[in-house]
Amino acid sequence: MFDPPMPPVLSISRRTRRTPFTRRVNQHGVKGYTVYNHMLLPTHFKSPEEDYWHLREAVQLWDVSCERQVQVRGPDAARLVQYLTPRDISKLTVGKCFYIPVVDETGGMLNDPVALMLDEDRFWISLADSDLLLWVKGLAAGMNLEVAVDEPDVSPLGVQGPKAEDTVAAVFGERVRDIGFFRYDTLPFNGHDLIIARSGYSKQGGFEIYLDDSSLGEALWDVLWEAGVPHNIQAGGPNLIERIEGGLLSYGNDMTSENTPHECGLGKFCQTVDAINCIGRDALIRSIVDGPARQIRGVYMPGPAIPGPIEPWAVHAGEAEHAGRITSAAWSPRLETHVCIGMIESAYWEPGTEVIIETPAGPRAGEVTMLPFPGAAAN
Ligand code: THG
Repeated sequence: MFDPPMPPVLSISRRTRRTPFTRRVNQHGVKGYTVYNHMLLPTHFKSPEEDYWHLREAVQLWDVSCERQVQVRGPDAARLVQYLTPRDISKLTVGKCFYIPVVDETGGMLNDPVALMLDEDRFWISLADSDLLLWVKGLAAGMNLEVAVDEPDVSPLGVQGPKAEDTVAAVFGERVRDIGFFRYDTLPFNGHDLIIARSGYSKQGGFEIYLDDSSLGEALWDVLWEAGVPHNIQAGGPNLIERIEGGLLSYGNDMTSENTPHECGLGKFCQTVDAINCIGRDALIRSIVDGPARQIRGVYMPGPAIPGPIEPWAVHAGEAEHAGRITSAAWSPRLETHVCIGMIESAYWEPGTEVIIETPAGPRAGEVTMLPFPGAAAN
């Protein structure tokens, strides 16, 4: 019922862009790709379960080139970046990264990127999967701002896992150990300066190296691989099980433009009521007065393992009441239950609330909990 006779193939063309690391990824036997920002993103190499255990124990090299950058440069750069987000950008300084909810005029989420301030008048916005470049260019043009907005040749390479620091330090030197969480440093590689941040889409710790010259991709991959051999390095990618346990949200799956940052549990990254000139400010202030009607939660779902949703699974609480929707789910081999992420209506969002989940395998019992799941970051 859940296994098609032959899994479909992903037909790759010029539109599904390759990356500076794609040849290496293929040589390491990638088993699954998804498309993210019109670019290939490896999903697993051995199996999601084996990759999960390995990520928690060792170090992995991740081709996350699909985290494309929107570069904003010019005298009005800071003003434009602030107009995108309810997070207070005046607190972002050179050397820091900020996780920023980006909203439209209704307060709906358009993306949840990481912003880097490279200079007073130059920013990178490291995108989740939506065509934000067009929105930012449109705002810049419509507001007559003195900025240039483009997508530079920048491809992040992730080094994730408990042995990431030793691996990156072996290549770039001991200075990487001093990089704080969501900070970056600029360090030379083959006479070329690279931005290296302590960040990444996992809770196991690690770095993201912003390669800004595609021609150096395989050399960078190879030298990191070599340094990681003593630590049992493998190729990997954002891991579905690990990121659900860690409560890391996936734009387009766990949230869309239908959701406010507050519904997404991203209220702590918003200073909406301060004097912030963000396009969604008035709408968000109205939504704060009412309070969110639903919010992101974790949900435990025991029972035989089934694949996670492609379309959301309805959540009920007895009768036919609408209690929410499950948007991501995976079997956790560590917690020995499915771990799920969903939008849960306010009447049901207290931890411990028992719900029923309409899966393709029939109704299953679930229990609401807070994110992250226990032990997500422990090692
Ligand atoms: N790194 C970079 N770009 C990215 C991602 C990334 N673009 C796409 C996607 N990931 C954007 N989404 C997220 C989601 C969560 C986090 C980062 C990017 C994240 N969150 C921390 C957490 O939830 O623990 C909190 C961050 C903080 O405290 O400021 O790391 O991964 N370059």
